Amino acid sequence: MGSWFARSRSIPYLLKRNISFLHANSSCKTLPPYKSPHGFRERPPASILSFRRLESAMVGKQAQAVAYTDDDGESQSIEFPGGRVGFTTQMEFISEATDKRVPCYRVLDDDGFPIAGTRFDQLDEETAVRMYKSMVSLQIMDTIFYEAQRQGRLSFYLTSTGEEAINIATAAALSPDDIILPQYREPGILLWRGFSIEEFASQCFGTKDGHGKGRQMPIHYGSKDLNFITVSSPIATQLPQAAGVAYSLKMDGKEACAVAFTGDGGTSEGDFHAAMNFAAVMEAPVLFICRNNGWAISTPVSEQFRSDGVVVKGQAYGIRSIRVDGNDALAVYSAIRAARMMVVREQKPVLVEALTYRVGHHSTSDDSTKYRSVKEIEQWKRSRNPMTRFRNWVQANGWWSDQEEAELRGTLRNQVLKAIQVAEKAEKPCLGDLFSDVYDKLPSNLQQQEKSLRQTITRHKQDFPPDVPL
Ligand SMILES: Cc1ncc(C[n+]2csc(CCOP(=O)(O)OP(=O)(O)O)c2C)c(N)n1
Ligand SMILES: [Mg+2]
Repeated sequence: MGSWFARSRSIPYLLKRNISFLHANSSCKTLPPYKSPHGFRERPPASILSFRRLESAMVGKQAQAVAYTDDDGESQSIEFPGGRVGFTTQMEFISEATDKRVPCYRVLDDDGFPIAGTRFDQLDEETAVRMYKSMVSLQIMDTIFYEAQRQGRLSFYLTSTGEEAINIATAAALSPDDIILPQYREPGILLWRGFSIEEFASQCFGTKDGHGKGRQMPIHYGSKDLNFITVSSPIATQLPQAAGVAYSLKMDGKEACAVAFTGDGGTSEGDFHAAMNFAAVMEAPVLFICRNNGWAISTPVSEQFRSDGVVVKGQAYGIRSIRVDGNDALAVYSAIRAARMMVVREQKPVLVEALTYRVGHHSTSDDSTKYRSVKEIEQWKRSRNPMTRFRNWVQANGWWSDQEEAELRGTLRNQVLKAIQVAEKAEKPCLGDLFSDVYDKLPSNLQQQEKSLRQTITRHKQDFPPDVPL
């Protein structure tokens, strides 16, 4: 049985406990002021000034202001637009790096044993088992859909392998009313909210029942009923939209937030920065979650940014932030619960950076062994597997057994295979659907395009899929 500390979930308590978010307003310590030999406040002698100049050419580890004071020992400061700022006699640049990287909050060790002294939100048996089953569903769906693509039955696919804990533990920690603005590697949220395997298959195979009616590539899921905005291919576009969605929730007085996902690569887009600033200034209740999985297709994080990852960017924008072990379902669950509560109660954004590893290829259009070693991939798959860690914990609690595992995997495998077989044979959306659902009345240019397309199909029937009703 894991030793946990169930605690009251009040905001003041959360702020004091081990999950301590990086505060936007950190206090700045001051060194003793320069004192003239006469006791008057005055400019220091030139020799000291030049010494200080030389000294200040070296960049300090941290900005430590040497403030100067007035006769009463008060620090000199004035009100600038934006707030009161103290003065310093020392010309010192803020360092580009700190000695220590921001630590990563975790609950379970690599083998799934709770680390002594770690505090986290207690999970009841029902939720824990449901979480684990959902992770297995996601894994099995990914494996079979991926194989189907390799067999040429699907045009494209993208797995969440290695990121099952972020997907499912986040979903479990949120409210169904929270509006999700995904990047594309978050189908587990939909799964948790009740999107069926059959619905995933319909979208991927572009059937007439599929969301989007075959007008999008596979994996571009969406569901209005489940508050999941449709995936869009251009990365990071969802982030400024999330700030807007959040602001509208705020105006309507809703007890819900927007939850926006991005990958590490997505943070290099201008949209990421616009979104963070907009959300901070407008105090929009949006929870930004960055899945930092080490890679943006073939670009490693070392070529993506020189900051200490993504978490530190929160403070630059005035946004509270935390770094969490994304392969630790319990840590993700606790951190997201706490973050969501802050976002909704305080009506302000929060940034969560979840450290993880993309075990699969970027997508079926990628072969990641061309730019990273198989050894590295295998190490993450075996020793830092988020599912094995969580399963060990659930099983140690006596809530899961090897027999249940075998039964679940067998049932799910059959369900996914059947869903694929049905979707493959299902009727395709009709040609007219290509032009519907955007405008109330079809504009003349689209009417012209539809006419031209139909004429082309009549002339070259053999080049068009025979199963698309005209
Ligand atoms: C605006 C834009 N630029 C480039 C691409 C091509 N592209 C698709 S995914 C991707 C990498 C994204 O990496 P990351 O944000 O780390 O997400 P991950 O795939 O690791 O989950 C790129 C560059 C795109 N889809 N949109
Ligand atoms: Mg990435």
